[in-house]
Amino acid sequence: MERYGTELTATARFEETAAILRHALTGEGGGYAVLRLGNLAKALGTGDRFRQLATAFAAEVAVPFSPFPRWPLWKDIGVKVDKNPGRSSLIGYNAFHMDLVNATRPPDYTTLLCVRPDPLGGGGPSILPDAQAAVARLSKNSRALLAETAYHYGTFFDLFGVGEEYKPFPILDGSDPGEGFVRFTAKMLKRSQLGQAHADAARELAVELVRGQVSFMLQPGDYLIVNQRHFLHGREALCSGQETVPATDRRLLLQLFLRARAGADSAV
Ligand SMILES: O=C(O)CCC(=O)C(=O)O
Ligand SMILES: [Fe+2]
Repeated sequence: MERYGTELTATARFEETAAILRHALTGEGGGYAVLRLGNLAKALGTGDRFRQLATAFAAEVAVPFSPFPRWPLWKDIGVKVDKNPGRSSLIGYNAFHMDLVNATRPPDYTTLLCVRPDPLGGGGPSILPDAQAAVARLSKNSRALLAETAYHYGTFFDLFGVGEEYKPFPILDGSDPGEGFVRFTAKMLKRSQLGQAHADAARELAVELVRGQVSFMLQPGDYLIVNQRHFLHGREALCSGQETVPATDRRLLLQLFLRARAGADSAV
């Protein structure tokens, strides 16, 4: 990180960009940012050199780490056409979620670097619901249900640096509104068995999340950084006909997780 830092501080407007980025991610009303590195991707290609620059920007926000010991720091999110729907590497709607939702210490930030958008054009815009704003619009009664440890989702296997498996978990931490995580994944509504009242409260939250979501298409070289305490993320379906596109030309994102530095104000 020191090496990256030294290299970048010599770069024009680096300090200014890093400060704007930190403010966009942790300042009042903030919570996500897209750093547009397309010109750098054009100049450098999207190999190691480019990834190192993206890592250096990420390191200005928080500490890059990999929760998956068996994967490289930057994990490929490609497109597979032949598996069960709903998984992030697949072509259907990837419902909005928090990454590592069932860990006691989910990554503070999740980041996605766009190497190639869907070549079929117009497919797979990113969706970002403002989780804190959605929770603020709920009734007290629903918030109380969401704060109960009554939710569960997914499996927990071979993970590093994200704490223990959290099962069951509360969607809302007991902490003050605007702090803590909103441990939610819309996938839970379909795939997890939940009690009636808890499921209803979760559905109510899902409606508010959709109401407040922003949506945009990542362009080549765009680097999306999401503060997981504030925003959830997902993406719309890709264009149909992916099987006609060679695997090496399909949409490709790279994913990297960040841990806030001790004492950093990661809450918004
Ligand atoms: O494909 C995308 O845009 C999002 C992928 C994602 O959210 C994930 O893999 O966790
Ligand atoms: Fe995700």
